[in-house]
Amino acid sequence: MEQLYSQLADCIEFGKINQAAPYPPQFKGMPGADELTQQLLAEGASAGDILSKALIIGMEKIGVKFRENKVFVPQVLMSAKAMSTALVYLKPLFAQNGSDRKGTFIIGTVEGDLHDIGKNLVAMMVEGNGYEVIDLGTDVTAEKFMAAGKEHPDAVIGMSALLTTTMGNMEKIVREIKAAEPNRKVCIGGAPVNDAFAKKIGADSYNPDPQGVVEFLNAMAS
Ligand code: B1M
Repeated sequence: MEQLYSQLADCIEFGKINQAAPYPPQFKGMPGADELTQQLLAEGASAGDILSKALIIGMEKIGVKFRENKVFVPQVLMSAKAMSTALVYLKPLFAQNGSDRKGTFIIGTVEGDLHDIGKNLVAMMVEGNGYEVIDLGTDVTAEKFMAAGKEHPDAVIGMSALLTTTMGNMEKIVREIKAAEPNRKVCIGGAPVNDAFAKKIGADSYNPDPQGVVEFLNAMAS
């Protein structure tokens, strides 16, 4: 069984979706995330173990490589795709036992901003690291974030902005959330924002990359 976990972690790290997938070339003809996840479940592995012993390990490795500029967006998207493939089999099992999840993360790109590639990467990486993710999409208003927050009282809220012009909306949204719920944890990210901006607007954390968000959430959950 340990060998299968390790093989599945490699599939996530290198973006091997299924046996038929031609990418990555060095894994050609080998089983991918799809087959290995099914095999592990058939052999009695729990969804939680598959997540923690394989999927999270693989996603952590690709997350760190991405941070260090050793891989780029396409590789991360392939890893995320491999992970989503595995999660298709695990999601129904998590739905039966919510306690397998480490917590809930609400994410959206702020009002006025339609960029979602980075936000999607963060969402996938967080999901792959064991959290339930509520993805509100793009152009998300304070009202939408707060409505989702009401439904998930313990969730951390994450916001992405890619435009200098929508940084003002991010500030407005964070201030509205904090005025209504001072204890709600809010983290921000996106190319034009930084730590100083996060402090200025009252966000709890700025993270430059998806792995940073995962580490922040892990720290909050522990
Ligand atoms: Co737009 N765009 N765009 N664009 N676009 C930028 C951002 C821009 C820098 C290009 C430029 O001028 N050089 C510029 C912004 C300038 C500025 O404000 N300083 C710009 C502009 C001006 C615009 C429009 C206004 C153009 C126009 O219409 N005149 C317009 C705005 C539309 C709108 O949002 N209302 C616009 C539109 C678009 C497209 C629709 C064509 C498309 C978006 C498609 C999509 O997202 N589905 C697009 C794209 C693709 C880009 C560039 C080329 C790439 C952005 C991207 O996806 N990067 C971008 C230029 C560039 O960055 N080279 C540009 C890859 C992605 C993985 O990185 O999103 O930074 P990023 O996410 C990173 C981190 O920032 C971080 O993690 C990710 C992975 O490391 N991160 C978080 C992101 N969110 C996080 C949240 C966190 C933590 C980390 O915690 C919650």
